[in-house]
Amino acid sequence: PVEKFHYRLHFVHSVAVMRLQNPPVNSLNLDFLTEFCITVEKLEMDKSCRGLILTSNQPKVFSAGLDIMEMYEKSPESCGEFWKAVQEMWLKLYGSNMVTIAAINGSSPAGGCLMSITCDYRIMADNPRYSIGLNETQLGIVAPFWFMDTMMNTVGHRTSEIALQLGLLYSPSEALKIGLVDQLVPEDQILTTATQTMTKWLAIPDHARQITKSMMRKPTIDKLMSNREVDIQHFVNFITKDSIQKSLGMYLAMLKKRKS
Ligand code: CO8
Repeated sequence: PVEKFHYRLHFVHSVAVMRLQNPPVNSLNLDFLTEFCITVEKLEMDKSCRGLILTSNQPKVFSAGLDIMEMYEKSPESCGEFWKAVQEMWLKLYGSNMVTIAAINGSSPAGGCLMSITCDYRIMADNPRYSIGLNETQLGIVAPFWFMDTMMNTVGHRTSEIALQLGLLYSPSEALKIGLVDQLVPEDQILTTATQTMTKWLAIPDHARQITKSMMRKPTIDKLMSNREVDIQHFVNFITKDSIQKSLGMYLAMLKKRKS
């Protein structure tokens, strides 16, 4: 097992199991994303590693999505650097040659949902207290086109229109119904199920599966690849607006208040 600051990594045969561990809620901050991308890149280059299972080592939460503190009252430079790291995470995962499976053992809003839908297959713990979805509009922010594209590639255009405009967070059974996740299992079976599913996917010859995956995802990936700088500028201009900062501030206050 490899113990890193933000995750634990262990290998079962040719499969890496990564347990995200950024307390309390696995929010995706710059440090986390940087470490995560370096690790995924290493796994990608390691010929003996053919599959990656992503899961959480934190109770109740898979990932709370992007760290709002990275977008709140930050300089345009920091926002730009942060956004580049978010793009990088998406590019690494969505374009991975490995079989990627999300074992979603907790809530997975916004960036957490994005991370899940970059994977080839999603298994979620059947706990009605958990939810998953792209809830950006509820924060007064707009999911960028590549979040939308990934969602549309997963659940189709019509369902995405509703999901994204309303910023819906779905319960596991609703998520299964719309195809946002592929399978529900009791929480204590999530890793064994992920491992069994992985075995099935790895039985397909790598080259044929990889080319197929790449053909299906390439247009979506190319769209961001050819627009990375513009997308960063767009994000920075948007997120640093007074009105957007105000929305984020209100959302943060709501998160704190909900707690007390
Ligand atoms: N970022 C920063 N801090 C967070 C986040 C987050 N995403 N989520 C939770 N926290 C903080 C809470 O404020 C709280 O802080 P404190 O202890 O100081 O009060 C602490 O983490 C623990 O949170 P909770 O007490 O709420 O923990 P629970 O276990 O009760 O709930 C949840 C866990 C369900 C994950 C809940 O915290 C939650 O709903 N969080 C918000 C999730 C969210 O809405 N994330 C959206 C982030 S935006 C994003 O990912 C995409 C943005 C795309 C940008 C496009 C712009 C152009």
